Amino acid sequence: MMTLYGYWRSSASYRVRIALGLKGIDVIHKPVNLKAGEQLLPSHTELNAQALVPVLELEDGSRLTQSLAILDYLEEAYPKPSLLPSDPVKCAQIRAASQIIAADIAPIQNLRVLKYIRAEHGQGDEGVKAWAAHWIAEGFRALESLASKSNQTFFLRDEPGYFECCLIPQIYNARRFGVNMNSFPNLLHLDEIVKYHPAFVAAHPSNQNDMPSN
Ligand SMILES: N[C@@H](CCC(=O)N[C@@H](CS)C(=O)NCC(=O)O)C(=O)O
Repeated sequence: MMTLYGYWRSSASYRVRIALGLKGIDVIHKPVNLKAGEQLLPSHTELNAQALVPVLELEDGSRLTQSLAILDYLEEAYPKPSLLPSDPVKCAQIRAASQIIAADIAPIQNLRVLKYIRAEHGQGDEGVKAWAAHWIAEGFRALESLASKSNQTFFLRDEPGYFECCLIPQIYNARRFGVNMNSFPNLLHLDEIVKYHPAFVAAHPSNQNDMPSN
């Protein structure tokens, strides 16, 4: 069985958990406590030189990092059910929207960036929260416009897939940082319609064994 090194509240780990669920793949979950700094220990940097989660360890011992590269691996190694449409144009549009999240929003509001602006640029809780909310809302404005033109149940598809693997964790983060999701009705609608989908429920941070009880 494959092993996923992740953290309950990590949006990049959450993306991979949803994709595994959509494909019906069981993995062993090994938590890395980001709050306690376990990602910085040599035992973890040996798995991921960037000191980040997720890491997917395959049965032959190969280690995959970067959540979108992991989604791409799962799509190629386990093609059915597919996370992407067969039409190459739609496929590129879905990847582009997913990269708005994974390449443009998430990197500037992840833990190490927030810690840095707190420690090196004198920001307190309010400043840190405002920074994260600003960049999430900026990316969501573009995504809302794209989603409003999709004309399909999910983003450019009739089933949830690659884009929803990225969007739903980013909405979870948006709420943590106080972004008003009512400004993004099409994104909110996607969040609503996957609410009871088993793959999304199982992947939710509140359903992870490493979520603290208090
Ligand atoms: N681009 C990477 C981002 C990974 C990433 O930023 N992971 C965060 C959690 S979502 C992390 O490990 N943060 C630890 C830290 O900032 O120290 C991916 O998509 O996998």
